[in-house]
This record gives sequence, C-alpha cells and structure tokens, in this order.
Amino acid sequence: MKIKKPFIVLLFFTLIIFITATGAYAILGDVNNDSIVNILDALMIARYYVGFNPVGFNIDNADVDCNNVITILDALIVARCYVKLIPCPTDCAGRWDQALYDQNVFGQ
Ligand SMILES: [Ca+2]
Ligand SMILES: [Ca+2]
Repeated sequence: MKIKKPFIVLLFFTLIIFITATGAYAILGDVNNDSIVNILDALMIARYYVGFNPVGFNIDNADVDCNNVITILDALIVARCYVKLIPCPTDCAGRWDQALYDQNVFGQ
C-alpha cells in the first residue's frame, strides 16, 4: 500500500499541533515551564529540595539525573548545565550519560 505524500505531511503537522496544544513536549530541567533551562530552574529545584513548595514547580521535569528522587544534585546539574560546564540532560531515555556526568563532576 502506497501512502500519499500530502497525507504524511498532514499527519506530521497534526501531530506537531497536538503535541504543542497538549504540552506533551517536556524539557528536562525546565521546572518553571518557561521552555528554557536556566539558573531559575536550578534555584527552584533547590527550593523544592529544602522543603519549600515553589509556585508552578513542574516536578516531572525536576529529576534531571533520572534516579527517581529530587535532590540538590538535580539543582547542581541544572546550574552546571546553565553555565555550560556539562552537557544539559535531555531526557531519561538513555540520553543522559551518567558516566559522562561523573567524569565531569567527580573526575572519575
Ligand atoms: Ca525554565
Ligand atoms: Ca534526581
């Protein structure tokens, strides 16, 4: 069965609109949902870690080292990524390289 090219293009744009409209696209580390990862996100993660309940905190994007807990290390990773000391984590589906992070942070 041959699928027409216009149909594929239409399907692609429909998918993009759906993802955008539903907010299904998440940026790991962007805990204040402003679509960028910066020092404000690191600060927000740190505030969450010490027991504050930051307004608008997106917990789903906070575990940047993908160890299933939110700690001060997650804030540190975002801060170090922001100043370009380490590569920024992208997601937990194998793209975050723990070995590379350990090498950059701990020299191991
Ligand atoms: Ca952000
Ligand atoms: Ca974590």
